[in-house]
Amino acid sequence: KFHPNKKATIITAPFSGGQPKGGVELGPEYILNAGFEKQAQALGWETAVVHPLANTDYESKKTDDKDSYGIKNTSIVSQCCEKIHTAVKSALDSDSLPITVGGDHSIGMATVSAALEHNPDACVLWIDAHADINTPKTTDSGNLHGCPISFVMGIDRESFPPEFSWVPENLKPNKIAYIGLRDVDEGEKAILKKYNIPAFSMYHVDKYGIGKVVDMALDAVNPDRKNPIHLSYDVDAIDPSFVPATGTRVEGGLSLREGLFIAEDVAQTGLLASIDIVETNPLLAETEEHVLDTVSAACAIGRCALGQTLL
Ligand code: HAR
Ligand code: MN
Ligand code: MN
Ligand code: MN
Repeated sequence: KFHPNKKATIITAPFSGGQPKGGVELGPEYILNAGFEKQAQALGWETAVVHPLANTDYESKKTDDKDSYGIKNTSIVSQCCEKIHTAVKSALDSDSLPITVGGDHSIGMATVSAALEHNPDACVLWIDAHADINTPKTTDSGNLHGCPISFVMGIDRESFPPEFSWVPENLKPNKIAYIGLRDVDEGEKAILKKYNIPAFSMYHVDKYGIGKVVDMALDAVNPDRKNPIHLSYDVDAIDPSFVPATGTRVEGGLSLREGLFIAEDVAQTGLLASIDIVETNPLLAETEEHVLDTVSAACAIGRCALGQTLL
């Protein structure tokens, strides 16, 4: 068990600079206002909340222009991520489970690299409709929330701007597995193939069932079930009928139960060491019910990861 004394640190990442839409920076506020901290406490966790981006003003510096590297908002994404990285590391160093609540998924480069710095044996489960493994060379959009994994893996590193030189390139291709994929760019498919990265798409979820898929993903990255798990959970992995308020909706996703099962099953291993819950964008909801559904699902993912079960 990696967190036997059940201490958790909720790290807010109210940041939208990894993608063009406004509103995802409000995710942490909505999730906290929905009572997430109390819900964690009700499950027996001692909690703290930290705001590493307090007194920063990255949102106002956001632009829609690509730089000479073909990506957008390099400098603010890098600065934001460095602060999140430090916060995740200090939570881990004080034996507290970091729960980073976004915000967009660009912060994955901060949290994954921190998890691996703390324990080089850690593995990553990336739950997402998207692979987020574009490089500055392969990305069409230039949005950095589509690129965090390539920075931590050092893929196409000659294409990285110097702002990201602080990012530890400490993730090996056999230490990350994906679940939920259904919108992967051609350049990303080539990378997944080249590095032989275990990836379970919605096809595999339908073919084998979610229980078997989580087993296969863990067999690939954590065969002896003894290494810590970093769970990076993009809420868009779940079908937009359950989670509509997110920036890159893709039809044909996980059912709400399949999505929660992943978090429950990771909790069951006793190996959860750190978690991200990202891409909740309350401003993209068409109705109040959409906001409620999405924020409730984000909270439920967190509770399941913290060990909530029915019985
Ligand atoms: N692959 C596309 C890109 O790189 C879109 C991926 C980003 N969307 C996400 N990430 N929500 O999970 O721009
Ligand atoms: Mn530790
Ligand atoms: Mn993502
Ligand atoms: Mn996604």
